[in-house]
Amino acid sequence: MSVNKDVFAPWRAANEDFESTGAPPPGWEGVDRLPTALVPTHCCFCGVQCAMYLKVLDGTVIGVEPRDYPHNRGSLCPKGIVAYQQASHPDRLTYPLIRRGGKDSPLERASWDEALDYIVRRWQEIQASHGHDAIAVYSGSSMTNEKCYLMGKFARVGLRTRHVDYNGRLCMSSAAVAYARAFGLDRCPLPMPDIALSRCLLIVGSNTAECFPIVMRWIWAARDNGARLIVLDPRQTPVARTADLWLPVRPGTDIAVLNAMLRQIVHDGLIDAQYIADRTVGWDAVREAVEPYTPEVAERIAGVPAERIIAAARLYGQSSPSLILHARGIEHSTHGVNACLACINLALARGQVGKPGGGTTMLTGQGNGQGGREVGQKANQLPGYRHIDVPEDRAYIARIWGIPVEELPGEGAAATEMIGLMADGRIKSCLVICSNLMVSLPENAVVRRALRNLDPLVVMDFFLSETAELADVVLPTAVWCEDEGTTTNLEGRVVKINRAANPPGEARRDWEIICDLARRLGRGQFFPYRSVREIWDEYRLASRGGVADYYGITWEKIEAQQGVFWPCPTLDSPGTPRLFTERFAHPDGRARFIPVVYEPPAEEPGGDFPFRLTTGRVVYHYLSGNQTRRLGFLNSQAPEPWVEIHPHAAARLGIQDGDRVRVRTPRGAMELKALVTATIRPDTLFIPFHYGHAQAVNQLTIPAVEPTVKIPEFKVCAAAIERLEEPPGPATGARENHTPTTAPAMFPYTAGEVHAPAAADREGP
Ligand SMILES: Nc1nc2c(c(=O)[nH]1)N[C@H]1C(S)=C(S)[C@@H](COP(=O)(O)OP(=O)(O)OC[C@H]3O[C@@H](n4cnc5c(=O)[nH]c(N)nc54)[C@H](O)[C@@H]3O)O[C@H]1N2
Ligand SMILES: Nc1nc2c(c(=O)[nH]1)N[C@H]1C(S)=C(S)[C@@H](COP(=O)(O)OP(=O)(O)OC[C@H]3O[C@@H](n4cnc5c(=O)[nH]c(N)nc54)[C@H](O)[C@@H]3O)O[C@H]1N2
Ligand code: SF4
Ligand SMILES: [Mo]
Repeated sequence: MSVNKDVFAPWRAANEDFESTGAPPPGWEGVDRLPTALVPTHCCFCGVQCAMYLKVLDGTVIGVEPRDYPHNRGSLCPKGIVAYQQASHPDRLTYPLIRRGGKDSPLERASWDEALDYIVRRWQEIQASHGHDAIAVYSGSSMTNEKCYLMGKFARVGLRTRHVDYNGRLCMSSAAVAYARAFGLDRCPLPMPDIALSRCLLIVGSNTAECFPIVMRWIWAARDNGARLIVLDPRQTPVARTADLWLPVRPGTDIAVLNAMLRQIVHDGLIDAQYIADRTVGWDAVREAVEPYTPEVAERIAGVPAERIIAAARLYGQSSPSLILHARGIEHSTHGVNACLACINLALARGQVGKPGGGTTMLTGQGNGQGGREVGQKANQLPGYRHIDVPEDRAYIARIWGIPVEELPGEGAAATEMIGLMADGRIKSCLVICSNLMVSLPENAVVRRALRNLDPLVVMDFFLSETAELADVVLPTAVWCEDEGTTTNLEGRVVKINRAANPPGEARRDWEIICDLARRLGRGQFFPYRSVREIWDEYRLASRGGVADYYGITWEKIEAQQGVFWPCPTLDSPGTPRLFTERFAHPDGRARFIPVVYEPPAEEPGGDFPFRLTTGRVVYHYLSGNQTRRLGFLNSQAPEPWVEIHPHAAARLGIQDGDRVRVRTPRGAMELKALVTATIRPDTLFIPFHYGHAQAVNQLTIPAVEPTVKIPEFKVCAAAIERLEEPPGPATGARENHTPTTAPAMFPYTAGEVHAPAAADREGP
């Protein structure tokens, strides 16, 4: 551990007194003291969950050091390095806030008793006249397993409502369903270091270098071993820049390309017939379903040159082991489940799933995105990945919770559906914990109206988010390093978060607040926890025998083994890093091939809206930005959103790099800066989503959802863009909207060009 002890050097130079007395200047007392503790823990941000130490001095977190762990090997990305600065941030909420005079009155300081009593009184009134389901719980996956578990239980046992769901619905619920359908189990099938074993990586819809910087070290390791790299993305992201092949797919059309690749593999005789016969069912239907997808058909739909699709099929089809990594680029879609199934079909046909370094995996996004979807905070789920409709599952959980099974509510509304129920008054109050709906849900003008309709809207957060600004009661909570618990990272590895400090002021830990609310609701006997470990031990029991069996995962085992992979059904089981090596999780042990066809996105460009708008992330910000927009270094790198546009399209519209432009969709408009870059398709615009109010791209996005899992189509809608003021000098004349539908003409690639970044290329601000 290294601490720069000479922190006074610049000051000393300017202040001779210090030299003579040796005393620190006023206000600087103690800054040269060494931390008194190094607390081992993990980052609070993305699904990688990098191991780190927090440096603590006199109860305050003052810094961070990387920690060696099998998956991050001592590395941290820019977000991980400053995450600790949230703890002592001046914007922390340190006491409850309440609106005493109705919706338009200010949020004022309240005592905990006043705030909690008010909430409980209102909830009791609402439930007495409108039934239990008039209240909803909307939670998030940045919380520990223990807290996520508690939210499902609090909704169903504390409030006795069926309406409980979470932000994972907006994230990758489509991938989760695809894996459950194809493999019988929804988890990344292999540990991260396995990526290095792969001979060919196919990245589908992931800006991996910006969103999973620490996964990249394993991708580089594979590349060092000679692995080929293929990327499907409408943008030439940093990882696409280094690929052997970049397939610049038109947003929302991946299924055409993936099916065409599979067809080509069939025609080239590259399928693994033995594996298909031994380990799968349903191949014939898939083989027939992909037959119409000739490379030319796929080119017409997806705008990727046919020869490039053939080249990708051959690169992928001739390598083994080969690994497909997919993320939100295909999952945030009205066809997201099918797009994931198209990836899975490819990998199964090549006999890859279950091989070390082979198969498919989703890159799970949120810190506890994996655990969060197993513990029962999802509308149709009970702990341990149990299903709320299955009688044995209901009976088991009712027994653990000590309630009659008839009292256990059924399936409630998905997060995206809750908005409609709030708008039409069927949901009258909502407890929001760990989510910032006003930034993260599509078409946020509608979301705003729905939230304004609630009385009360209760928000638990540690910073005043755009959603908390609309709340009737705001409850101040602890940040991650002020509490303990477990998370399950994107590999399926359960890790332990440790406490390094106490919450500031009157802020309290989430689980303590929830248990207090339960007590005030007269349901305290079901929430008797005195520690997080007691919640964990109850969850271990609740998950026992389920698909996601955590029974054998004790905190001590996590410590001793550097994380434990579920399923881990017994105390002496070491856990299961690699899945599907012998059999799949369906009762017959076989994987399912499921045929999928291409269907267009909900909204196609045309008329006044000639572009496809897609949205996503940048390396410096995390999700709704409520945390990272407050961290000086990160925010300084990306203080406002921008729209990426290709130079050809920009030239036609008289837009130059840095110009202020207006982007419109049928739902709204926003003004922002243009980033003219050759790294995006000429028919596509991209805006990062990490910003609030007038800077929120979710003013523009479409609320269309996938019909079965209700994940929104964040990755494509129709849009227009125009320059805000007339350009100086001679008019360009070419201001009409133009959609290049024949992309190949706009993509004059030759094979070699993919490696050579054009001089005009830019990756970000
Ligand atoms: N820095 C940072 N890292 C993060 C997060 C963050 O907010 N910031 N969030 C975390 C979370 S919760 C998540 S879910 C993950 C998300 O991780 P990713 O899915 O990698 O990130 P996104 O930016 O949402 O989208 C990925 C890519 O999809 C592309 N894309 C858009 N439309 C399409 C399409 O139709 N087809 C294909 N093939 N690609 C398309 C975009 O150009 C983008 O490059 O990141 C996690 N890590
Ligand atoms: N247009 C567009 N929209 C998108 C996406 C996109 O790509 N494009 N991506 C979607 C995806 S993948 C995701 S995951 C969602 C995420 O959307 P959100 O869940 O809304 O985003 P977060 O910023 O994680 O919100 C978490 C909030 O809870 C707070 N918080 C964090 N940890 C805790 C905790 O432990 N306890 C409590 N009480 N509060 C906590 C944070 O301060 C923050 O205000 O956004 C989705 N929205
Ligand atoms: S890669 Fe993810 S977990 Fe690791 S430091 Fe960065 S944000 Fe944190
Ligand atoms: Mo996500």
